[in-house]
Amino acid sequence: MSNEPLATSYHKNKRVILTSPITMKKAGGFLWNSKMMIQMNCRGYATSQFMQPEPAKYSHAPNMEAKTFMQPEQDYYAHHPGRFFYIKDEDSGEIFSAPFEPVRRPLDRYEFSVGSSDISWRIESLGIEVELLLTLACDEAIELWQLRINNRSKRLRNISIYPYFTIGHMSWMNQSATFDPSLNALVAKSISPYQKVDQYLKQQNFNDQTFLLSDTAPYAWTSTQESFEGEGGLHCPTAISAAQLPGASANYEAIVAVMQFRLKLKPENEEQHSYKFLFGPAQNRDEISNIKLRYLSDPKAFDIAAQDYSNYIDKGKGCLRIHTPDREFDNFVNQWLPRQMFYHGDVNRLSTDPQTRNYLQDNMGMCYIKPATTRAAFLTTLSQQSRNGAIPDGILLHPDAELKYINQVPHTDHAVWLPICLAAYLNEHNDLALLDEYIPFADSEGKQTVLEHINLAMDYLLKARDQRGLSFIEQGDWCDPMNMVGYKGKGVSAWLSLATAYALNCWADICDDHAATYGGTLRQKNHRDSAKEINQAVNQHLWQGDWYGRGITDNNVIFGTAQDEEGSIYLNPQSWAMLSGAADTNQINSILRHVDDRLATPYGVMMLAPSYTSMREDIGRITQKYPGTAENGSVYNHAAIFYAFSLYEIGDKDRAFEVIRHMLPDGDTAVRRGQLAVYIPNYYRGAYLQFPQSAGRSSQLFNTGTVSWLYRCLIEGLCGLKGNKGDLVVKPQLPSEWPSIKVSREFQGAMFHVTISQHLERESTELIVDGLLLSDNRIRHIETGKNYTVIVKTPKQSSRHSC
Ligand code: CEZ
Repeated sequence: MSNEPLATSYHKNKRVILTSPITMKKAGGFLWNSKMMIQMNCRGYATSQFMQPEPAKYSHAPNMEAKTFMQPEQDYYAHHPGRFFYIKDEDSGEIFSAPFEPVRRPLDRYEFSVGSSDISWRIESLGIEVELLLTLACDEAIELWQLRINNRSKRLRNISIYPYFTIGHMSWMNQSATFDPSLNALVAKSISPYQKVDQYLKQQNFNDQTFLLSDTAPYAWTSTQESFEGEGGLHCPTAISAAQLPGASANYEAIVAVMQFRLKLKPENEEQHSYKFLFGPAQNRDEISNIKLRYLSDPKAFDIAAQDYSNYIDKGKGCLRIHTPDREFDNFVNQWLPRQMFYHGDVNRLSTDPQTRNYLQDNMGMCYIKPATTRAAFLTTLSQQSRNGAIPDGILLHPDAELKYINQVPHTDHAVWLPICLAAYLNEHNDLALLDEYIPFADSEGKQTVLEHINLAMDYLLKARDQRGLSFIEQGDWCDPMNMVGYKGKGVSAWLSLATAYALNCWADICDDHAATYGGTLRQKNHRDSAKEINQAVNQHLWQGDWYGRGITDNNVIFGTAQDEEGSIYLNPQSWAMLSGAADTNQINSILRHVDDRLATPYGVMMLAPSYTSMREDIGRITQKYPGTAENGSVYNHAAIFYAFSLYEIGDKDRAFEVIRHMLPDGDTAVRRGQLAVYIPNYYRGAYLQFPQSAGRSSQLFNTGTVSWLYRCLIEGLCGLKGNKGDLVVKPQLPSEWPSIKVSREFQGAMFHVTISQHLERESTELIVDGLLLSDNRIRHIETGKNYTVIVKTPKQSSRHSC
């Protein structure tokens, strides 16, 4: 047990609730649709963006911001963009703000509650209760806000309510704002900065306006930061101290959207008042007027929109429901995990050029939700392949999209994800016909089958190796910032070599299955031989006696070894050597021992250790990331899930579950992590021995390749209900302390209600399907639409490899 204070969050009715704005200041939730996302913090700060088609902002900081994505461990400052409501007692002059910022007045009650399709607060101060509810429009960039206010005190209250929504510094070229009474909206206008004529032509139809629309005519308003804040500052804005907001238009000034509503509240909850607000970007007045008509003319429109949005989020249901002795884990797996997976797969992290490896892995997750999307993603990816087999760094998803940022840096791993992710899709859906689809290339006429496209990709990978048979790394593999190991053209990657071997084996299995159904090619044997050859090369050049090194630099220096003071052990090559078959039993035992000793922490397994503290020019940018953050030795969940997957592959079910369970905040670690169990973050701080005081802190980033792999681990590993050629192969791997679990699993259009229990006296697994004892662990001839009752009894034994 750690000495962490008890967490102040709990799960109730499919919501995660936080009861203090102080203990986890950065905790929040996120909402998205195909046009926007918002990360809403428990204290009222927000990071939001919409697509046009590239990500853009409609609520800025009041100063000129650098153009950024979401930032890890984003700090919030008083003027950070957010959505706030000041409440003033007009009789006493006292003020407080909901949900907490900017006034920070201690509240008598605070409840921040994250649901699947909305985020809400219920707070109380000065005898006044405020309820806030945020949801999104289903398919447009609009925030829908509702505020309800109650007088819980025994006297009549005379109050003012002020929504204060930040709009900030919109553009250095042109920005202004004023209240438009005919719209009942505060409208800010700007021109997105540009310099080139062709940018003008592209940007002239941008949504350069931001509006705050209200269902109630305000008593007063103001729209400049200065007129609102004055000398009082955000804790006690000058404009709020006055009786009435000054009605200042913004003419090339930092912009705020503030309205004032005056209200008399009868005592003791006798009547409730509510207000609706819409906030978002728009192109022009007509659009805002149209939005007003659609959402504010019918009193039910908000509810209908909220229902539509909730229906959209509900489409992200997975094919698995579990009931285990660990209820917190169940809540996450049954609700939040498929939701996060759906976000990744349905809107591709709101990117128009997702990195190919992200695109493929995120779509692997979609095979458990909406398989047609996964299928289409393979076709899209392969139609952007070059005839020589090369797979691009990013996949273009919009006619105007271009490869940007990291996608302009050559990475060498993209092809390996094709068979690896395809295997998951085929396990689930047995859609071998996909391999016979003819699709084009990016750079030449003519079409080829998916099968031939992937053969070309495998050949390309095999060619991109040195004389030792190891894969070149160029400026990065899975690890983006490992950009200087091989930039001179010589450096090689142990991880990529092993991933290539694993991919080739996966591909050979798929080709075997395809051949068995459709008659076959003869290349499977070559693929398996090549995999073996690569495994041998890695064992010969990169096995270091205790574990595998991470690679060999352009100057022929092996790194990731005991001789290195920093970065002496990396997790990825160890995991993938178990997947590729490179590691034998002795090697596996040694690997596990050293991972336990050197990488395990109370917050999960670190991706490398010790973290680098200064630049290594033969490794690159990863060594310059702050020690313990991101790839430089954090608990990088994507790497950790590969490890868990490989542990299930070798049958080490206890270690595997331990790795997985550490991905979620729990009672002991929640406050330290500072995050609610509504998503798995990109990383938790590592460098456990170097910086123990910050270890465990969540990055608060909800973009991560972890989630699809976690789902796969649960289906194929923990529950052991893995599809194979249309059959269900049953091989559960429950942690040894669980006596039993219940699982509902959808597969091939049928529903399986499975009870899995562990028994000390059993020596082998027993499988009973609808009352009949099966002779092996394979459920065959599955009928669509049927409900199956499955009872599985397994021997109870610890799986922990002794090491
Ligand atoms: O981004 C991820 C990538 O989206 O890093 C992973 C990689 O496999 C994913 O494809 C590991 O490198 O410094 C960088 O450029 C990094 O690439 C990061 O941006 C990293 C972040 O953790 C973003 O979530």
